[in-house]
Amino acid sequence: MPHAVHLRAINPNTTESMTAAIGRAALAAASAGTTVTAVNPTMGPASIESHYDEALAVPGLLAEIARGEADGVDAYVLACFGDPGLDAAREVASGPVVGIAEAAMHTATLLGRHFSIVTTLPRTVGRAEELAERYGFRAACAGIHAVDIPVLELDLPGSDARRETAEACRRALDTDGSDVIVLGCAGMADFCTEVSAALGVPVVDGVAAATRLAESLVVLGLSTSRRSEYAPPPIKEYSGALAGFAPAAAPGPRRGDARPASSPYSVHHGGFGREYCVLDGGSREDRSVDTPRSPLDTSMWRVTGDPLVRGTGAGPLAGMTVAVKDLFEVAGQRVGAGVPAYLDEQTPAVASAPAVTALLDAGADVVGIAQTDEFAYSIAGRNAHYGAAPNAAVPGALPGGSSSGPAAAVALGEATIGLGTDTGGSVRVPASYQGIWGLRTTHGAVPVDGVLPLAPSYDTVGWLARDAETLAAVARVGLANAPQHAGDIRFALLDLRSVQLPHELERQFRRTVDAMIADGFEVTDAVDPGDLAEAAELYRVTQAREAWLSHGEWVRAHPGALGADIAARFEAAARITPEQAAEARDAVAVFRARLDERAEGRVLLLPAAASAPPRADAPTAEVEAIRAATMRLTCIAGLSGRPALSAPLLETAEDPVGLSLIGARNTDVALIELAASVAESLNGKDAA
Ligand code: 2AL
Repeated sequence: MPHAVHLRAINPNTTESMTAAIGRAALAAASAGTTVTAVNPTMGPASIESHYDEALAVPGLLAEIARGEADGVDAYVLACFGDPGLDAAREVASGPVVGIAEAAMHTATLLGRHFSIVTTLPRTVGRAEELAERYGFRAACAGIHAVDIPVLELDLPGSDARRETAEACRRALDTDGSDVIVLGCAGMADFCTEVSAALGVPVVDGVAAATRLAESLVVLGLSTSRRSEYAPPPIKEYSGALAGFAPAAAPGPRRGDARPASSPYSVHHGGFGREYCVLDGGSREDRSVDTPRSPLDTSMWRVTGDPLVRGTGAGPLAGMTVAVKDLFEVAGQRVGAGVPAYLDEQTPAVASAPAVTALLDAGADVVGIAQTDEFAYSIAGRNAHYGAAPNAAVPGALPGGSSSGPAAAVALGEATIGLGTDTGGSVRVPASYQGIWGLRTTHGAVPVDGVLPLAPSYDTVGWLARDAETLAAVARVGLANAPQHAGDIRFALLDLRSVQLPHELERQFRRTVDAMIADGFEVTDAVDPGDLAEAAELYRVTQAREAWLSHGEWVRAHPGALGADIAARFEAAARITPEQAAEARDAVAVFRARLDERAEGRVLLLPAAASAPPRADAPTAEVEAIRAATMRLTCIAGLSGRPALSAPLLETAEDPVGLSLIGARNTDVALIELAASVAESLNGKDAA
């Protein structure tokens, strides 16, 4: 069976919102069954409206072609009306490359005798004229006009750009005596229907035209000739900042041939440091090593950029950087979920998940996609394919997972904020192991759209930061659309008789609580949550059933793709029957109601993990035993849907353990503020 066509629309400028609009236009034009991915480079100009912009957009664009080759893309749409870098792209892409200006002009000549082009700024008219001449449409192109709106103002909220463009098109038809309109900017792609309706003549959007043309070429089995001009560029040395772009290997095979084992133009910018890393090129084996590797720690990061996605730069998180766990959709990037075989099958996301967008809109930049345990189904932070991220607090120890990469990036100062998920402890445990702050949010408070699920009844978005103030700022942004109530200020110890904690940890926990009481915090009688071994078992069964429903089919179809520990967990999950899960769910409801009643009006205190982090080389059985003990503590928030925090306030002999606070649902921000006041009080005493 022929494989589905994979088209990639490349917006050669770096503006994500424009890329998303281009992606939508291309998708609307493509046949059903064709995969469309839209990407933009992370380096280069924000818009292209001068020759200078155009020249400097080309390296980023060519890096995207290289990435597309590694991703097995069949054809490319070059979505800027200057058709920048089109010839160079043809030399290095194995499939056809179609520019939107050439596609639009060709299409227009099939629809009428003369067409008029309406572009953005007057200074872009010359380039369009040059292209019309080059493509042989000098006679057909009756005129080129500028609406005089900069590219990035075309889609500003409340902008009059659509109306002004329609008016400019009407004037063009009259002045030129033409019968077809060509829209002269990729940013006008979604004006097409409206302008066409207003004018009553065919209006050609190049993105749609190029999409359909590129798709047709693939279906016809046609691609760029390699006979002479478009043969691959000769191998030679490039120097300086462009060293990573040196043509380095034989061309990739034509479409229809087997996919190359390593992409000929998989560009690794070792010379740029982390400025622009094209590491999103597939599994490790797929990555070309023709040029020096970047000093990227792949146990912590899968992809980084400088930044990978730029935020608005304005807002409460301006100047902050985010490490995004590899479960969240990030526009232009694939979700890898810590599983290389899974990553290989993914296509880049057209848009970012709302939890990512919220941080970008508040001014933060995404600096990279950080590692996770496989499908987030662990709290250890040890990945069979990528290794264990470093633990900045305890060298040689496991970082904790599954949000291991974001936590390590934060602890090491490579990101301000870690964006993670916490299903059974995956934010709190790495925070506890690495001596940083981590919040699991109220279940359902932060949208999980665009986040790969593990167990939806328990999946939550969470954040990691080095201090309470940053965490609170992030939480205010991430929870802006969720109800937030004033929290309780009285504490209660959790009755931990059913949990065997190490004596040293128990003593330290007790000492910390005593210090809080001495500082005037009110700590009431212990709250008995019931037997926590039983609660953890209810959690295990219900989570496993949902994990199997989320990923069982994929796991079955890919034997050997997972590390032994996670594979064993999925095997156990496969054996849980729907009846067992239903029975456990009923018992979860009882647990939740009982805890709500007993904890009423109080914030629960407990250690965030049952021990300090295990050694990175600890035997699997030891790591599993530690996981089981910690799950007895972390499952409480999962089962009750409550927000839970890990604050770096306990310490065993030398290693960190988090102090966990579990609050009432929808009091997340208040919980951080309360913990901050505890930290201030306790740390003040330490200092004294
Ligand atoms: C464009 C375009 O399509 N994208 C961009 O950044 N500049 N073209 C134009 N005529 O302004």
